[in-house]
Amino acid sequence: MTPHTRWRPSLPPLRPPSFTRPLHDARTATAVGRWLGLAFAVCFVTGLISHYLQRPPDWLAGYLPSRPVWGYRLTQGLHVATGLAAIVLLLVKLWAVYPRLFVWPAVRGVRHALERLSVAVLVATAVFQVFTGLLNIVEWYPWPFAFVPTHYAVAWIVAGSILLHVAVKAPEIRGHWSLRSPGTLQLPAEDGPDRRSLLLGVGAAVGAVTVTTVGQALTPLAPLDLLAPRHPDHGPQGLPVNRTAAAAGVTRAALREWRLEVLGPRPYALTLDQLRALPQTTARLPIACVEGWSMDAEWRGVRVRDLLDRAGAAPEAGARVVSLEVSGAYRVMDMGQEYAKDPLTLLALALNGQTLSLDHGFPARIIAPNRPGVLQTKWVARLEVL
Ligand SMILES: Nc1nc2c(c(=O)[nH]1)N[C@H]1C(S)=C(S)[C@@H](COP(=O)(O)O)O[C@H]1N2
Ligand SMILES: [Mo]
Repeated sequence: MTPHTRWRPSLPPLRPPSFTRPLHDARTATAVGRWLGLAFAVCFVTGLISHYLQRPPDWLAGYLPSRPVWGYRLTQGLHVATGLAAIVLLLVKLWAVYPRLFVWPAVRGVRHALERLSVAVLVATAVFQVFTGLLNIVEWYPWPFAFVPTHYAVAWIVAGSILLHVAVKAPEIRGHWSLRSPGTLQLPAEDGPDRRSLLLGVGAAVGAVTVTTVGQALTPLAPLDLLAPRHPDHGPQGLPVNRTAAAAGVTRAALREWRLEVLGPRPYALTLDQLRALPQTTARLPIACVEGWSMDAEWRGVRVRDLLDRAGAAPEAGARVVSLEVSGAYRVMDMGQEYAKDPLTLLALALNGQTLSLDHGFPARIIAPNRPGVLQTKWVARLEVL
């Protein structure tokens, strides 16, 4: 080689990756779509459970179950975990089908137009749902509407659109349901290494997202909880705090005259010392935040049912709890009779062996089994027999 001859690489020429076109097909769409469908189904059902526990219609409020104590911890943990997994699956699914979203001519007739419209609604609402859910768990609300009712209403549109989509695509889905040829354990020839790599990659991505976030609810995996916005045992007295006393406008000064008022047929009021002199109950119960983090703790305080009985409540009475907090969506909370009479529903005065800290609701807060975190009212000022 003289200095004048051009140097040529001896490597084979670079070829574009071969996995582009063939993976944008019904087979990939089905393979990813069924996992996406499963994630959305679990997310929808657990979301309904969360909705009815938080905002039950009057006829249901008295029948909500207070057991198992970890029920809401499980269902809301699943809701957030499947919602996060759905983000990955939805992006891959959209990638697999996007050439079809840009077909030309855009509309080929009434039937085609309707089908495209239904897909447009499905894509828009599904993307809206997973991203509003994601922003909610990091407590960022860059929109003008109320998150809870909107997320709930759009869930029904997503569910309906998925059912319609599955019905329309049923023949294609059936044809591609099994990645294995009937009767063998071999992948058919057209499932080359590309699709297998893609599906393995999707599985690894979903696994990584899940493992690095699920520790916020699943205590044994807490050390791997690297990406979730909350670490369940980081906070005063071993628990995170969503809304601090400062944010709620509750100060030590405002508590100097504090008394617990109990309204009912025989109303009364108690000082903190008088509450401490009543029989105390200890219970190990989780705080299970709707945002997905949850943590067990040991609570100690007076049974709510004892306080209500003393005010002359009927056995089937529910209760209204009013916080000292001046304003805020969770200032007033109602509980049905199943919670009000449960022996584990406490007006807690202590957490993990110490007097409640101000951020955890000092002087007294509600802790009840199988309840969303938002209903575990802090800084309780008044109980009312309903
Ligand atoms: N008065 C009042 N209580 C409240 C809230 C609130 O905003 N105001 N936030 C709730 C929420 S969202 C959760 S998850 C739990 C968290 O309790 P912790 O801060 O003691 O962990 O408190 C609940 N109690
Ligand atoms: Mo919460």
